Amino acid sequence: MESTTNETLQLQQLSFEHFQQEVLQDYRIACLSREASLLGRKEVLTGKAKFGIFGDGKEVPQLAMAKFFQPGDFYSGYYRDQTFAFATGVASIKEFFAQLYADPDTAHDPHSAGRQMNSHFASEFVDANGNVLDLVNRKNLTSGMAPTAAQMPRSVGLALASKLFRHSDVLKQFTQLSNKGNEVCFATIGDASTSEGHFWETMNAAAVQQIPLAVFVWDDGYGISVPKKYQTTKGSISEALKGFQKKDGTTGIEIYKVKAWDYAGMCEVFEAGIEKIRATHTPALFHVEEVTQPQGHSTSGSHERYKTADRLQWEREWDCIKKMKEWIIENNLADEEQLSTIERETKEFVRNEKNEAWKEFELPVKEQVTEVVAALQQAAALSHNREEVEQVINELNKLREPNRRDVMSALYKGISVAGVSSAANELYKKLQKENEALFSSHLYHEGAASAMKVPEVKAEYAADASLLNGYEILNRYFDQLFSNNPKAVAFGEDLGFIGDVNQGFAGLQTKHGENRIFDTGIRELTIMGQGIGLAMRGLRPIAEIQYLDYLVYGLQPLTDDVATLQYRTAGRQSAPLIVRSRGHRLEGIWHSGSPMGMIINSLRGMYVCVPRNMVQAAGMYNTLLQSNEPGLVIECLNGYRLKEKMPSNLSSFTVPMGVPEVVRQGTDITIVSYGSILRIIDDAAQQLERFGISCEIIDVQTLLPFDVDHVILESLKKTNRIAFIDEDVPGGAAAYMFNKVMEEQGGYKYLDVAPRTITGKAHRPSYGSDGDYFSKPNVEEIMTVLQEMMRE
Ligand SMILES: Cc1ncc(C[n+]2csc(CCOP(=O)(O)OP(=O)(O)O)c2C)c(N)n1
Ligand SMILES: [Mg+2]
Repeated sequence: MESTTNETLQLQQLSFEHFQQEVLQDYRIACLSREASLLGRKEVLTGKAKFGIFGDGKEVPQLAMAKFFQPGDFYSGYYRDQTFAFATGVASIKEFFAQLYADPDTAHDPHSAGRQMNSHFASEFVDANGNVLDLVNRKNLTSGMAPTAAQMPRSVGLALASKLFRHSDVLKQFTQLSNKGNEVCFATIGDASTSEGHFWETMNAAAVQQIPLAVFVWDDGYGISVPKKYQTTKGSISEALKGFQKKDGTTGIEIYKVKAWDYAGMCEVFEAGIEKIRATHTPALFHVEEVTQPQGHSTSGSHERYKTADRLQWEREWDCIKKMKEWIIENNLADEEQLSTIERETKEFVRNEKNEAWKEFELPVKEQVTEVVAALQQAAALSHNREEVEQVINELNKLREPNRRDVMSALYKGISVAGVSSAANELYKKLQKENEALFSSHLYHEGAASAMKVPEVKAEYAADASLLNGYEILNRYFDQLFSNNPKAVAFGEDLGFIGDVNQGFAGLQTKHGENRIFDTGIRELTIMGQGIGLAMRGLRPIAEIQYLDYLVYGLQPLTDDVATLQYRTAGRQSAPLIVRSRGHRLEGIWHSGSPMGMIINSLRGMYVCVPRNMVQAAGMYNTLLQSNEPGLVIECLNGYRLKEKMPSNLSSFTVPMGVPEVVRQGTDITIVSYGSILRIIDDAAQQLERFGISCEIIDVQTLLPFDVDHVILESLKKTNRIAFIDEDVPGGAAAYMFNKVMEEQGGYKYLDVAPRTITGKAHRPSYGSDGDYFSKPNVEEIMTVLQEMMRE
């Protein structure tokens, strides 16, 4: 009996010590993080860094949150979360400063290679060849973004993936991606940013779908200077969301309120709350109130301008670290002296790490300076303008904190004034190349999983190949895809039950299951976000935008998140989402759009495919699915009922990216175009044949990338006349193609007559047959312009 009591006492002692150690470790991280904020601000104010935004005042809630963030979980948050990144071990203090200095070396800032402003952390999701890592064993922090609430849409997909992994039989085999769907997505957001539609659409999508999403609101009462009363109904996001509260037998969310300075209280609530989410997949909102912001919003301003003296005083008194310290002492977990030691040690540690980060940042630039000075000294010795070159050298040497751009400017200037060809020229080229790699790599994937490296497999046709409607080709294609690829999921408005508005998925939900092919609400923004999150978790989502005109609702996450993801993480993360839509040549302001200029200019970093028919579309889906890259495929709205020959290798042939196809041979004029309008151009070309004008029609197939092998130039060399035709506005994608061929391919050298663009009108297309005829290029207009070109 006695020994059992002793053992119990020993166990209690052990667990007390363990608890005590954990609390003190948390206190240590809180102090480290605060010091990083304080020194970070100084680095900006003294000019070593350009901008800083810090997590001071939010340390303790993030420590409490991090306690329940397990390997396999996902985080999608914003710029305040440095403490969370430190607590999870995903970021170090030194990396924090490297990012603040914009250090482009991935060894120093692995999160963003100096490309992001500070406090945008990212863990590694894929290897250099695009293989998804064992995410189930990692703490997964998705790369942050600056636009407020931009982290929300993708959190829907990150959480939804757990639901699919838990319920979809075909996904059970992927144990490196999920442990039976137990992973929770932790999203964080500022109180003011909950005003964004992104927040509301996300909450609704999560509540309707019942997915394991934990949303933490850091409520510090302000969005820069604008207080809550102008941001949120009733001045409280948890009050405003009350109608979302889940009840027995309903969908909905759980809502919790906690205080940011109450370490123990938060730990208790977060532990139980997260546990429940993990078990039930019911999403939850954790409204963290009474958060402070000791240094104000960012280094760009001072909060004394908009906070009252009372508020500032309250913030000082209720500082979460101060309160945590009081709690530790009250509960006899440590005394004042022990805590002061921690504070002193952490201060010193942060200072040293900061200094190290600066040294590492400076070193390669200083080496460049040495190299440049030596090369310019050599050039000076050979030059008539020796003194001027030496002056350039002196100016460069004088800079205390030179940047790479100072080095390049000095070198360029030195070379120009020296006026001699020397080693300096070679050095300039070498450094240019180095800088190009540092600042412009990874817009697209650079490893083995690049869509550009997918081998071309031509479509094959049996002698008796059947002729099917376009939509039937796609329907068979998707059926085969879902039979062959367990990671494929497809969703969108009307895509599940009825199999999309044009029947591409007709009957496939019944066959392949509701966890793989399903309907969504009308919410393009979070349909895209859902796709992004699923793609980041290793699945292969096809997310549908019902009509191309409605892409605009979902464009923000594509342009800000998908298109920049590989670039902003230097290849650490990618979201190989396929967006499927249908567009071009129908009628009416919102059902005929072809805003390709807008699309290609906002989606650099994605592939943009414009197939002329459904067979080509299938080949493009195949190519994209063999890569780990994201793409948008725009099917021709008026092509679903046109007959096409069915290839025998439908699920394996590929259409290469960036390779145009000559769809009509000719000798007089090269016509460059894509999509539905090719049929109109072909009609014009047939009629022109009778007038003795021979047109060569080229389908570019993909706008991003564009004609990588300069097929169009070869045609132009033969015809010496060229017209670019599409349905976009003047100056849109036709102007883009014009620029590519004229400037990039050097097409201007082969022109006999002025090149032309023939485009839609500047206004949206009018409704009805006449509306279409007079709004978009028509056969007669095309013939007129081409005949004019022949007469010139
Ligand atoms: C879409 C967008 N609009 C405006 C901004 C500029 N901005 C940056 S932070 C911010 C306030 C955000 O406040 P809150 O969500 O409460 O977060 P806090 O900074 O207070 O933690 C604003 C307006 C932005 N980054 N993105
Ligand atoms: Mg705020």
